[in-house]
Amino acid sequence: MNRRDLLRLSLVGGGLAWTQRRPLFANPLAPPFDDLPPSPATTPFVTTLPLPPVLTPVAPFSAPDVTFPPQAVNPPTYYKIISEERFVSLHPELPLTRVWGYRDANVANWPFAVGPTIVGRAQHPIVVRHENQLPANHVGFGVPEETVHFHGGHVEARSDGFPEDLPNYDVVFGSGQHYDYGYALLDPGFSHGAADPTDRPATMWYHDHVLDFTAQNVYSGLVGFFLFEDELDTLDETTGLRLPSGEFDVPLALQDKRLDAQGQLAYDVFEHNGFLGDKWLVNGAIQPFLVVKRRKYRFRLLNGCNARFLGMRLIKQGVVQRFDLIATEGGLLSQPLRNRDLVFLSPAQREDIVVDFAQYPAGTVLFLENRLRQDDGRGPSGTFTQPEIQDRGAKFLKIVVGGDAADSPPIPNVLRPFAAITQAQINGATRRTFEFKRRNGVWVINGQPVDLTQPMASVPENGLEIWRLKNGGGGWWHPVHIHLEFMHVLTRNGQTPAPDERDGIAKRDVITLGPNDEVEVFFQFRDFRGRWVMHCHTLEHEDAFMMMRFDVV
Ligand SMILES: [Cu+2]
Repeated sequence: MNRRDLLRLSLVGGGLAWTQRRPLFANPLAPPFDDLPPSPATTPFVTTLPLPPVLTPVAPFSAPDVTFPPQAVNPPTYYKIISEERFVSLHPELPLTRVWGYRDANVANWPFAVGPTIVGRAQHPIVVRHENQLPANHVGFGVPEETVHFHGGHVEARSDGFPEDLPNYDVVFGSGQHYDYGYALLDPGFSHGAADPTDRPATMWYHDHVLDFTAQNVYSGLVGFFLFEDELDTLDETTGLRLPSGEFDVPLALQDKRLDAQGQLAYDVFEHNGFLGDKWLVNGAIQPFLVVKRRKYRFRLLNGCNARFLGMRLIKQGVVQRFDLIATEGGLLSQPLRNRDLVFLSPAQREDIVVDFAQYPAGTVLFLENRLRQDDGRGPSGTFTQPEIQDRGAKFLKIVVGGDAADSPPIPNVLRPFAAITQAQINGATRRTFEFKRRNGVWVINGQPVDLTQPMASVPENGLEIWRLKNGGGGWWHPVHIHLEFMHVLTRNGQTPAPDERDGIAKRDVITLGPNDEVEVFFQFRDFRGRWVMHCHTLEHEDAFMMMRFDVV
């Protein structure tokens, strides 16, 4: 009996079979999540926001399994990341917490829970060697096996982080092993002479994706940012669109965790509906603070939670503040969406906002708060178009306005325009429907629990595709992630989508299916043939089988 069969048995039979194979709990009779004691209290806003450094190159090494397309003419830069068990401070009042995390191989001691930030530049290939130094004989949740997904990347299939080994396809690497990933960072469409520089990402991330155990491994800490730059979206503020850059460009990984009395990560492996924490972490610290200068900042918000949806508001003395939205998962918007007051993020989604702190006097205090109501793994209260936003919320980050600083210019009215899908493309597209649903206590797509040994769909390379993603009901929410290409969102429930997901303005790599939602998305799977996955990014749903393989052929 393999691990998959055991998991299936555990879901059907109440979970006992699974624990016979792996001691996932210190005590297999531990009470369910709802009976877990709350996390220990901590004083908010006593520690500064951690900013994990950018990954640094290493000397070139031989990576014989990595192949770059002939269009990749620039020499690759080489990097090395080690995954390890380490003890980090989530909060100064707690003992050190054991996490699993990535670190830069050039840095011996990595005090952060979150891994190094990878910065990639358009047309400049990189090779990343991931070395698994996780403890082989690990006790507790998580498995010391890895496959690293480059979330938002457009890369060869073997470097995408496919979740499972298949015959002659060894992509999962265990403790003591390593795996080399090649990211060409070419513009999508390059192999058809139609490289599209408007189809570039901005804020991405990388995380573990091993079959059945993604939720546990990501929750353990196997997460890092991957930022993308080019001549428009620069990281130096003096060229291109001159967006806030350097110290004024701040990635914020938002996560919820649950801690036991000893300050260690608590998790319920039987909570297949979606695990929620009661501690609010930014970049691996519980409720940190950030002192800002009186000028514009770019915040790159990532929902790094397993199952919690976020409705983030910026609050000053109880009053909702405004900011500009400039990017989603699919990179810079065609135009900024100004005067927004809410960042709605389903698990794995990203939005970049620009806040102008010049409008506030020094000493002003603001809070980044989650105002979205969500009581369980089913999803938030309300609907996608009308979520229940509360008058009070969970404060993730305190922001204190400090002194003056030279500012970057105003955010231009045009960012990265791209052509919307035409009626002719829509008419010529192949249509497929995928229904996301709960059945017999597990999560299925078109009635099927995950089976990565065969594709549910085979998609011709470069063909026009419209996928209708349908929520099968029951009040559950499913943030659907599709690998390899960004989605052009055509309709939501038959209507034109809101601007932050509308084709022609934004692109997405996670689309939210609220209760009974139906969304039509357009794709062209260019450049890379091979095996890919689509899955729910509520990680407990994904691990309880809401995933399918599609092949580009
Ligand atoms: Cu789901």
